[in-house]
Amino acid sequence: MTTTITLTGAGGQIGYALLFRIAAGDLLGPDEKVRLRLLEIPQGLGAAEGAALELQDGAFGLLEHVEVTDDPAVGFDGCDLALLVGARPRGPGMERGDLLAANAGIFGPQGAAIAAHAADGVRVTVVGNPANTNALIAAASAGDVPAERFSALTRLDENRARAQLSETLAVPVDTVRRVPIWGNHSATQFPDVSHATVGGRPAAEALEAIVGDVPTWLDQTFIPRVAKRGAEIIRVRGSSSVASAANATIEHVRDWVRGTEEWTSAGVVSHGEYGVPEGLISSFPVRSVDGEWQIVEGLEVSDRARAHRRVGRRARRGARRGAIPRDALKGHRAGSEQGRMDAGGAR
Ligand code: NAX
Repeated sequence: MTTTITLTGAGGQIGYALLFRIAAGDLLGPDEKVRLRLLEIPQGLGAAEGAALELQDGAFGLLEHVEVTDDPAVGFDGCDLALLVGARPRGPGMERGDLLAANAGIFGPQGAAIAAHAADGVRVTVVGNPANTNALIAAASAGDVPAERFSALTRLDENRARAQLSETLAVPVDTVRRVPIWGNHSATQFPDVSHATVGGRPAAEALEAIVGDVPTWLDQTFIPRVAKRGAEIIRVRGSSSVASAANATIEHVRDWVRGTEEWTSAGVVSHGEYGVPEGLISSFPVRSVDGEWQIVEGLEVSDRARAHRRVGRRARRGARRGAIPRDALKGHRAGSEQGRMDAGGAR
């Protein structure tokens, strides 16, 4: 069987890092052939065409076909998996509302093109920032495609959180589990260690033995380090996260397609779980079961998480601008709340 994968922003940095891993079988395994559709804007076509030449030179046995286009109707034709990476970055002097409007102009038409041209079971992963809002806009524009088929990437934040715990506790990172991200891929996110396990045992005791005052360490060291890791990468590397973002995207989509036993994190549509307003796209602890994200329910939400969310809500109320343009959401109830939550866009 061949899977058709559409990648927007294919001429950009994350696109370049993603393409070769997909072609090598990292996304769908060593037996699944792939057909790639690289969707760019005219200015990005040269870079995407160059990447397509290199894909050819990679002589990847799993890669059946590559098409480069700036036409969404061609780009999403028959698409099984859409990776929406291309987005409008915040330019100098750009207000939050301008950023949201510019991205609504991208993700609205892409959602409509997905509804019109993609395969019936299409699954859409939004990476381009502000990811949760862009996912909501695309979903709201996608007609009959259920909102549950759209999700936003917060796996990079979860990976960053697990890696920080691993380093602090001096344990292998793959023994650190259950560190969900609540909220958005933005500075108001909440990486939650209250359910974390290390080698199957609660992480709390091990943490206390090493850091002493765990609440202070969480508030002053861990949470800011994870939430501001994107800025740290930019400062040290001189450019935003690329390979780690591509890796997280691969893991997110692979888990969605293949299923998970353990929890992970993804921005998915709320049906009111944990008090998140219905219709918002927010990051939750999730499992993938039969190809669908399911929010892990019934978790005790710690006082710290509750307090953090209150702070987030106050910050959001303080934001005077930032609602998603009304016409981008066709009367979607949760639209302006989503826009206020998400426009910060961590990287
Ligand atoms: P680049 O600027 O290198 O690439 C973006 C590409 O998208 C460009 O080639 C541009 O021509 C293309 N593009 C713009 N509008 C398009 C449209 N309408 N259709 C198709 N292509 C379009 O950015 P890159 O470093 O690759 O980052 C891509 C996005 O990922 C950004 O929005 C960035 O903020 C976001 N990120 C999200 C992360 C997450 O965890 N959710 C983490 C990493 C990353 O910062």
